[in-house]
Amino acid sequence: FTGTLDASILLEKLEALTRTAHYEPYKVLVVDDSRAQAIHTEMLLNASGIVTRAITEPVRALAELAEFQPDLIILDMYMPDCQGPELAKVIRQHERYVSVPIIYLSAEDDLDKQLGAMSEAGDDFLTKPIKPRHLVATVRNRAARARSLKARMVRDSLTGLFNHTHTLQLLEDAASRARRDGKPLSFAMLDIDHFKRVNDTFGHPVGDRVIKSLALFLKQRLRKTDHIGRYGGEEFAVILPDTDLAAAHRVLEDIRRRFAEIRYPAQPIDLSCTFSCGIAELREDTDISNLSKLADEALYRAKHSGRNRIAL
Ligand code: GH3
Ligand code: MG
Ligand code: MG
Ligand code: MG
Repeated sequence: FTGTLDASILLEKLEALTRTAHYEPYKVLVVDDSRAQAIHTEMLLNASGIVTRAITEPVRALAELAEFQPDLIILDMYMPDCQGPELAKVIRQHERYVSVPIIYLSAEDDLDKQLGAMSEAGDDFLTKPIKPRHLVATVRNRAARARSLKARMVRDSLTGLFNHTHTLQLLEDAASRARRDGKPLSFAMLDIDHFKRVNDTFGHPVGDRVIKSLALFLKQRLRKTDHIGRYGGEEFAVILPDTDLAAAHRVLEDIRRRFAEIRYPAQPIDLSCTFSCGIAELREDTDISNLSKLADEALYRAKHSGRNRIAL
């Protein structure tokens, strides 16, 4: 489209778009030193449509968690290198795994020992032999709850975008992946221009509407593989995997231009808004933790050279 656009049409269209959530099967990581046990559990869960990965060495658990990102973990109690509860405690120390349920699956049937394990770390104890349907039902219920809690934990409630903390986690993951695969990665920070004036002139609810519409606009115009976060009040962050600086600039420049054309019906006059943007690309000599600082510095330059523009 060209020319001005009524924002309410945009909001309607895009809200419908975001309602179509897509189904992803649950993922479970099994850690058991007995290969036979591990494979048995893996096959049983896989047969029920739960994507399961089994490992026999507990030392690999953290790497596997980062790579596979399971919804739930099934742990053996007794293993030679590292006992189940020890591993559970290590996993719980990582902020990003605090909400992943850990279930012990073991032949240990002494209640004191079971409760002892759970008092260290871990959420439930299933005793073998267990009926397959019992195991599958437990895994499903726990994974479903964990997933819906996590979905709420990582998102911002006004816009449905990822929140600040999760955006930074996604950036770290995306940067490691880009490094490993030798692919480019860009990171953009956006900040709405003179937003205080918008609130002062039109009121907070109108301000909220602008924030929401920019969120939805970004969702619509960026790729499925890009991650969009609400970084702060009227600040947004975009992670663009597989995108170099020039390509990221093209995409965001197009978005900047079109966003500025949106007209918000308001009193006493219709309103339109602009944003400034800073983009940084991950380079060989960029420290991953420095990427957001580089984008922030670019954003500062965009603001100070007149706003409604992008700086690199
Ligand atoms: P600049 O062009 O320099 O970015 O100017 P600005 O006015 O946008 O500057 P600043 O970042 O200091 O102000 C942001 C304002 O956004 C301040 C705050 O009142 C407002 N704001 C933050 N979060 C929200 C929100 O959720 N809703 C609304 N309506 N306003 C918000
Ligand atoms: Mg064992
Ligand atoms: Mg700001
Ligand atoms: Mg601002």
